[in-house]
Amino acid sequence: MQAAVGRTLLCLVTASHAHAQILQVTSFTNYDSNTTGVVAGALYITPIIVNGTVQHKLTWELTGTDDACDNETESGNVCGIHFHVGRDCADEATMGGHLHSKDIADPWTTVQYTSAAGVSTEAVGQSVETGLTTGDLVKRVVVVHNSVGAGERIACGIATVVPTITTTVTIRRVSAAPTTSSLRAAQAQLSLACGFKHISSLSLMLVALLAQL
Ligand SMILES: [Cu+2]
Repeated sequence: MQAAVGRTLLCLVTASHAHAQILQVTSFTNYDSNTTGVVAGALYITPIIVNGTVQHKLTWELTGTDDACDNETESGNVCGIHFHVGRDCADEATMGGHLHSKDIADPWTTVQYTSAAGVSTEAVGQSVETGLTTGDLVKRVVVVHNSVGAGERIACGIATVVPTITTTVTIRRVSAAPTTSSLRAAQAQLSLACGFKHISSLSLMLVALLAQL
């Protein structure tokens, strides 16, 4: 797929999103204990390697969260977001306790959110080492706690694999040779075109470059 218009290059960019398995929670069941709003939004779980060990990085954009979660000094389950062992959000019994390898202590109490005006955003990500693989987390429940008491469970959702998307878009460039910045721009445009939340795992392949002949 090639075309030349003046110095414009027409590039065919292929995005592969299958490199790393990313999980998402995009639907939440809410409980009566949530007096601050209705938890909605999205949470993503991305596997990362730290010193040769798999960790999972949680990022999210949630609404309906507890504004009393305003710092990171809360302890235990208060203001926490955790994987629990269950596969069903029906009630506390089906959610079960925290999900982690039996070989390590509960790592989940370090993951806590802050909230203002009913919104909690964690763009950088909070990483947790569970001793488990990403596959072990699939279809498990993720529980959002509030600030009340020991941290009531206010919402729950099921973690599912982000669908693999392969797509192609055409991107016009005006410089003669690809540069780092033009590739970044192409990646951003591709991300926008495809609606990707995560672009770090995108592999860009320029399969056609044509300058004016
Ligand atoms: Cu929990």
